[in-house]
Amino acid sequence: MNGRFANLVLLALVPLAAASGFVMFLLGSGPVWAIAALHGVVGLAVVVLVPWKSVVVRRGLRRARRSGRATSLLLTVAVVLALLTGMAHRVGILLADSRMTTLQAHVGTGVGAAALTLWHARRRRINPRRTDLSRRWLLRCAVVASAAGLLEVSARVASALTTSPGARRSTGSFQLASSSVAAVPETSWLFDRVPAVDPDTWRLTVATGDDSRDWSLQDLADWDDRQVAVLDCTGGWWTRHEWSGVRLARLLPPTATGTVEVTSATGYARRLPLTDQLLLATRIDGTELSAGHGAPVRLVVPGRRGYHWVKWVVRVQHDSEPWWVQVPLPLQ
Ligand code: HEM
Ligand SMILES: Nc1nc2c(c(=O)[nH]1)N[C@H]1C(S)=C(S)[C@@H](COP(=O)(O)O)O[C@H]1N2
Ligand SMILES: [Mo]
Repeated sequence: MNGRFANLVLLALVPLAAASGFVMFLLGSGPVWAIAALHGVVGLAVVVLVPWKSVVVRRGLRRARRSGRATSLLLTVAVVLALLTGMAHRVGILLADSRMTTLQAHVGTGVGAAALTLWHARRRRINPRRTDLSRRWLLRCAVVASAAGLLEVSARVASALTTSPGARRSTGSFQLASSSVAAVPETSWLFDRVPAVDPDTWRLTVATGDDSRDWSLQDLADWDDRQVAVLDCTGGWWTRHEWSGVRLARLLPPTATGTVEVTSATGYARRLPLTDQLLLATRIDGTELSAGHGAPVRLVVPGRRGYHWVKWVVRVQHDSEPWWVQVPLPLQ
């Protein structure tokens, strides 16, 4: 047993878990399954190291009181909660209707755990030594990785047994139990609130180059473009509906390429590559959107996580700015 090994490896693992979780949110589909598997292995490797680390902790607790102990305790609590909520979500405890889903609690405690780990490492500095790269260390790493891999496989088997086939996406999200519109949670990314929008005076400003045009709801009613798409919220649920309204590209010159920044009445905004799939929706499954779901107009972005689906859209800015020049996740 080697406490130094556990310390150094945990210092890498906890931030790596947060980083891989973050990448899962950015990808949203496609290769996200591979990052999800990596995230599971990294997170569960923390569990594997608990016996090693507990020796270090007990030794530390026996020593005279050092400053920073309360924060170290907080770090322990955050890591344990992140692990419990992550595994709970994996085996199917979703809490879709509660104020905070299991996964939201997981991300909150996970981000806290990663931040506290970096803080903790600064206080209890360990300087790397050349022997840290010895064969024995590599062997230990291989043992930890294999044990974590086995735990991940068990977690996936357990979740396959508790979940009906097809209900989980590769992002880890679960399908909502009901496919009715009323069952779709009205969600905010962080702090956004439903704004008061008067549909009669509402205008959508579409700016491209030096040109700008305002569209009223009546103008947009000429179209009935439809798109079946999966809304996959980072809170851990997904639901499939038919959205209808107008394809965003119709409001731009026919040859337009580049990106669009779509802004909400609340100021919430995302920039996305301009594709034919982007839809400005006024209806879901044939019924008018409710205020909570983004009335009068919200963006539908097939293949991307819910935080791109800007609600209460008031402005579209089209130009050639790269889509990645923006905060990777909204701050609002
Ligand atoms: C930004 C922070 C994080 C995000 C966005 C995040 C995201 C996720 C997601 C989406 C899942 C569900 C995966 C699935 O069910 O397929 C998950 C599971 C999990 N997470 Fe995290 N996570 C974060 C931080 C952490 C941290 C810091 C740890 C460890 C200390 C951790 C440990 C776990 C574990 C053990 C699971 C269960 C994996 C499994 O059994 O397959 N996560 N996380
Ligand atoms: N303006 C604005 N649009 C937003 C959000 C927000 O907070 N503000 N939240 C996003 C998130 S995180 C999700 S999952 C979807 C949720 O859409 P719904 O409330 O119709 O279910 O809206 C997205 N659009
Ligand atoms: Mo979301």
